[in-house]
Amino acid sequence: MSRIWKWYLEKSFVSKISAGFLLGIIAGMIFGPSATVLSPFGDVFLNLLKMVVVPLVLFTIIVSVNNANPKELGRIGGKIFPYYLITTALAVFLGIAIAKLINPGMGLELPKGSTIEVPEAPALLDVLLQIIPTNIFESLTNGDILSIVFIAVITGFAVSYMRNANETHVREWSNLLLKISEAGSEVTFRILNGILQYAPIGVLGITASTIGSQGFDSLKALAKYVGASYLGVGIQMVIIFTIILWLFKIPVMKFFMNTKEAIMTAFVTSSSLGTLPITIKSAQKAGISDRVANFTLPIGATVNMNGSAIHFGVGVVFAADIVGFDLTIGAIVGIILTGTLAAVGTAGVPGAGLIGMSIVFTQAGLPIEIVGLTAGVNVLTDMIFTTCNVTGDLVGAAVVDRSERKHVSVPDEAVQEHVSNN
Ligand code: DAS
Repeated sequence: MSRIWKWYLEKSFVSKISAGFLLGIIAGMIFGPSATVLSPFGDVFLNLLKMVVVPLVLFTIIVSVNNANPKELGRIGGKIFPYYLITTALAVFLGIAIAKLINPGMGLELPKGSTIEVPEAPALLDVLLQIIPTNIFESLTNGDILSIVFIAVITGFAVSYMRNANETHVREWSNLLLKISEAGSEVTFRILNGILQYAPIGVLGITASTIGSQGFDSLKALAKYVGASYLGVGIQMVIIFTIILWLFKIPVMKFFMNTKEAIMTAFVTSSSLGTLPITIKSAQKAGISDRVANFTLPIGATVNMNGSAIHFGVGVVFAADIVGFDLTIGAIVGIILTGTLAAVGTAGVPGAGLIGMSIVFTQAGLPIEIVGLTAGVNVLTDMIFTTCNVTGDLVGAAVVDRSERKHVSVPDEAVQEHVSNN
């Protein structure tokens, strides 16, 4: 192995993607729109990450369901879903409150003719029914993560049930299925480790083409909107998440140090799902048990979007300022409910928040042309919304894991040993 390659492998993931990010900014600023020639390097990185999401979700959930007992999983689900809904609703309110202080839309004009397709707001029942697939192989092929989570959970339970069957051959089959899932999970993580060696080049490509194409001009017109978005996410990340971790006696600095790879990857990729493999690795590093992390994180990457919820709150006030719409208490309550559902329905992929924002605007009676106005800087704001989404997923997993430890009273020493071994 050449000395340079050995030196490269020894460098930490964070230092490598930080170098890629900074070089990308420099390239974007020097070469401007020509820097978009580097975007294929970023596309390759995003595709590689997305490539491992489906097998990762499928195998890790089947394995984690078999490593936990049904009562435990029911208890974990009963904790994580209320956590997701409460923190998302609070995040919509935070976005509204921050924007009301800054009034980002004051003095801006409604853009003429800039419209985007407004999807019908899916009824909550439809969103829930979509979780149950009509064709397993179609869901796997399409990468419908919520359906794949559902498939993996019921398959996991079926394998677990079969392992206790009376018939010997049924027990042997199910143990074989479990071994295949464990092997699949291990192979997927090995492939992921290879992908992470490419990450710095991918990050350079994404950053250079983003800065080169967006530049900082687009910021001028929407500076207050972007500022309100960054401030809202900053408060959520630094204050709200710190309070939640502190309340559950989780060492805050150690948590953020152990999860920095996922946080930085979310920032540069703007994709919760694309970051999921690294989010799971970061959860392991943070000492979160596999049975909690592998069950909650794939679901969180799809339905828990604290950052997107802030996005909707800021966006609504931004639009209300522009058109002079009076946000009454009733309107705000409606927006918090709609924003929470829209966040649950927002996919963990770049730009998905714009669709969710259109749904919120439609329900609130605000002109969706303004979504087109914010789309111009969405590439830059999506980075921090996704960072907040992924961090919220990890905080939720840590909180549930901590409460589970109380339940199963795992000594902290075992946790620290697990962390130091990773
Ligand atoms: N990019 C989305 C995500 O991956 C967030 C958003 O678009 O709001 O979480």
